[in-house]
Amino acid sequence: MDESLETVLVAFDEDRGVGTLTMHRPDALNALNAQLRADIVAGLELLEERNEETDGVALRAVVLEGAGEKAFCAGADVGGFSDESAGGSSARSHYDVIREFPAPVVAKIDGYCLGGGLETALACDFRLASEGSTFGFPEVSLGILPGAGGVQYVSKLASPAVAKELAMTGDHISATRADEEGIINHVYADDEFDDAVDEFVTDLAGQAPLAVQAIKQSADMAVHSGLEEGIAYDYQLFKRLLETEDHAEGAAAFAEDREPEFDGK
Ligand code: CO8
Repeated sequence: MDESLETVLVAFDEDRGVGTLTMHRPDALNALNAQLRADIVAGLELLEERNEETDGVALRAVVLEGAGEKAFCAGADVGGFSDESAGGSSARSHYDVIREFPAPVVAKIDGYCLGGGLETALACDFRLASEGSTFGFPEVSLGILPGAGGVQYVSKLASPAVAKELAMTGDHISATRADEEGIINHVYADDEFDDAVDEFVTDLAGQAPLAVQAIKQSADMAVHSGLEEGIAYDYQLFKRLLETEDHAEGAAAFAEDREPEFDGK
């Protein structure tokens, strides 16, 4: 399956169950306008339809990347900047759709990752970056703040001091610093980047998909709840997973000393 929306390319690798969305406005460094935001949502919906063709889980992981050599995404489109183009419309924003998407979404960051582009990456489950990538919140230079939770995320992942530094100065930081601060998961040498991301995603896509979905919900819960409430929630997820065929398969594979084959049932 290879489909082109106006500003997003959609691909699906059936063997691995991996979908790829490529934000495709390279001349504007993949800046988010209303069309691109809508196409990210539409692309995710197209990928999710793959699950309708199987009684298990066909879509195991999604990679979100930017087209061109320079940027993952340079933030909201400054040319047509408005509440609507940045994500403040009444429609469900692409940030929410990524956050709530059942399969894990991996931001593959190669180049500038700024403003709403960084917030898009922060809404993803994983952020993998090439060494030459840079991160920042330039909003303050436009007299605004990151409006899709950027300061909140960075305060939790790194610290309030790092969030304030990024958002109040508008300075860019390197991928190495972003990694040290816990804002991204991994940084890779530029010439190893594609292979390293491929390996990470293939491994992720091979895990038991219902367990992966439940872990995504659990981690989300951890951000919103107190420890006791979170543990009670996890126990409910755990009991549900005990009933799945994937659990039986994982246990059988362990006993038989072989690799498990998970169907998402
Ligand atoms: N919007 C529109 N066009 C852009 C953007 C952008 N954000 N960024 C770059 N471009 C365009 C440039 O205008 C240029 O176009 P052209 O070739 O037609 O002149 C092309 O991309 C290449 O850019 P540069 O020539 O500037 O490339 P450089 O390598 O010299 O610089 C930078 C790269 C540093 C990334 C620079 O382009 C830049 O600073 N861009 C603007 C970054 C920015 O301010 N982003 C917006 C932040 S605000 C935001 O994201 C708000 C989110 C709020 C969410 C709220 C939800 C409710």
